[in-house]
Amino acid sequence: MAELLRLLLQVSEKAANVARVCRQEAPLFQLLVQEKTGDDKNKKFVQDFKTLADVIIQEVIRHEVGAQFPEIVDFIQGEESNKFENGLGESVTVTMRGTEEETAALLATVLDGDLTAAALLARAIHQDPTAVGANTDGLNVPLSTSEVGIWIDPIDATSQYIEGREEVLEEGHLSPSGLHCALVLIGVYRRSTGEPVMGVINQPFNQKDHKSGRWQGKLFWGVSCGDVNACSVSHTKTGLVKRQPPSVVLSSSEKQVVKDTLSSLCGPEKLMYASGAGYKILCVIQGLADAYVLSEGSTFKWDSCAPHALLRALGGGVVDLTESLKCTSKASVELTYHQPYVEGKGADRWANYGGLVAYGDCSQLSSIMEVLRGKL
Ligand code: 2IP
Ligand code: CA
Repeated sequence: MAELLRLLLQVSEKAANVARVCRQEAPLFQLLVQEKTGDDKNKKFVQDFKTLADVIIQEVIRHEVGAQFPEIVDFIQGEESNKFENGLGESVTVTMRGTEEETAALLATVLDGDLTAAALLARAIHQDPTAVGANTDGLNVPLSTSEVGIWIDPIDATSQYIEGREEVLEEGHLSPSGLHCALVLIGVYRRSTGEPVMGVINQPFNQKDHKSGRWQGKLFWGVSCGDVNACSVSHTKTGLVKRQPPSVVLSSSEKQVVKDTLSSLCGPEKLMYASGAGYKILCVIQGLADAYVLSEGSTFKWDSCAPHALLRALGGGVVDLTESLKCTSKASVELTYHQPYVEGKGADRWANYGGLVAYGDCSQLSSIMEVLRGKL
């Protein structure tokens, strides 16, 4: 499992490179966006974007993990389908091929014969990323790789990725929107129970080097399995801060009743808004917010699995809001990742349909649940 973590860190960096290359080529980027249709459409958006970058990133991860851990390959799922439609209305199945040239030739068919663009992308996919400097030495995870499954979100907060607004991040402050909200999320869960055990979050656009004009990314990882809890983000010995009342981050499209109720608990100044489901959980992981509340089923297993594992490693978690509100005592129901929502169709089968609360500390979770009880 420690080997798998090192591989996921490495492939997430390759994924981040692809995300950066796609943005650098503006005309190419325009070519790549297309609308989602039918059951795969995220119901929250009137128009949702699917990018070739997304599909490629997902396939790169599947290819590399499959090569080293063939026992997992049938249990890797992601947000995107690898069927892509080109400008001629032809359907092309995008996969990573054995050589850069072969991948470029396949990509050219999706890019309507644009050989330059295809070659650029193929290079990013096949090039080995610079070694990632994550300190995972001595990590021993008591689980076999044949017992796990993987959820991939190639780029979360696609709308922010496409809009591309550049923000300078300030240490210790939540920045509500911009390129930094776009994240590569790779989550690993135990197939028998659905609990998230390992997660990698790659933030491709963390800091821009103004001399070179190039973006630098940032990596986060965590493991929570049995007695082993390890995370690249460290807080004080006692874990995340237990402020009361807690600060809460929401989606700007959250229901008014939730905004009002939480505002009465936290005070309006401690209620924040940010884009990206993954980014909002990352804010809780980093201690920039104490909790993230979402009352709707508009996130998916691929959005929450990776950051959920990091929160667990820090002593927090992510609960199903609807199910936890049904609990009479202070008990709550953590999200799991192994079973579909049987009544859902298409992407909705894997929705976190009951909404969620991501939290760093149990007592803060309790006070949030207490005010929301009877309001939803
Ligand atoms: C989206 C993305 C959105 C989020 C939505 C996710 O994933 O993270 O930003 O909405 O729930 O499913 P919001 O920002 O309002 O929280 P994707 O961009 O991958 O479709
Ligand atoms: Ca997503």
